[in-house]
Amino acid sequence: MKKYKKFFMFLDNFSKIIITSHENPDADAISSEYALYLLLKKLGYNAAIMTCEEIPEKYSFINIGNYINVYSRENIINEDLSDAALVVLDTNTPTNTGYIYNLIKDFIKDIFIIDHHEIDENIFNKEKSIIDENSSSTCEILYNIFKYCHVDIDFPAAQAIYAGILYDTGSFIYPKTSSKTLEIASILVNKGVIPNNIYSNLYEMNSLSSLRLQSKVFSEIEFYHYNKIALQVMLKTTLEYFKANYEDGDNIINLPLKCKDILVSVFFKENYNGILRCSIRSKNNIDVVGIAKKYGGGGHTTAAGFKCTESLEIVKEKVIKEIIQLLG
Ligand SMILES: [Mn+2]
Repeated sequence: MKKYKKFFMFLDNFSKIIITSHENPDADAISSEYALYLLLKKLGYNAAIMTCEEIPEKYSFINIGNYINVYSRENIINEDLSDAALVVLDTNTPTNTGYIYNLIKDFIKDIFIIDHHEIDENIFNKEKSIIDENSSSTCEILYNIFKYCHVDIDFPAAQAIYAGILYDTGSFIYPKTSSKTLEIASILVNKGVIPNNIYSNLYEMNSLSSLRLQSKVFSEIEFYHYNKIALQVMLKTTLEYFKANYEDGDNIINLPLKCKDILVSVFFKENYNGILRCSIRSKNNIDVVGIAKKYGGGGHTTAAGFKCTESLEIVKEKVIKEIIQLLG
């Protein structure tokens, strides 16, 4: 496959490969970093995962062998990156990799992107990217790269890839879940992955603070436009009050869509640094990625988001208006 060949032709130009993914990493981001690292090691590349993002506790089971290193500012500056390339996973925007990007951007020689989010065709460098918008997850792309290389997927890689796919498909229900996705899952189970264990690790290990946080946010849900739009807000002060983690809010956005009236769910979430994000989810294939793009974000047709540059009150009003227009 030409698209995979160009990736390895790119890698062969450098003596060191740095792997990273997006800030606030989820299971697909962490697992794809981990799986790519294992693959490149097996192929004899000098690779390292570099991130400034702590791995959320519930994803630590993926990191068998502790190959995902969380770097401090000093450690990174001491690394020799004079002949290094950066591989960015699960986002098509290198600046979206968090603090790591600021630390290494002046040292690295080039960047390659592997991702499954929607992109603007005309702004993209096709030579230095593998973008598969139809792929359920970045981990599904990673599986295909393993196959392309004829490298056996051992248990740690299989478990990681399965976890990434499970997370990004909402446990095999989101629209990009294909027969190929399920076939890959089946192959991974044959390699020793236990579906119930992965589900339990991802979805049954939340803290009591997480439960309290969710119940608080959920209790303040607002409805708009004949109850077709649900809106929830998670503020920094609420996180602080419950001593909860930012990622404890991960699942909150999905809850309103369980109600048959709700077509679009909007979730504003503020992290401990006061950075506000807006996530939008929809059903019936209602296209919400256009709204996210308008505000400098992106994503998929039914799951998109952006970082807010204006106050909650202002963005909230604008976004609700946009969605009402969309729903007609
Ligand atoms: Mn993903």
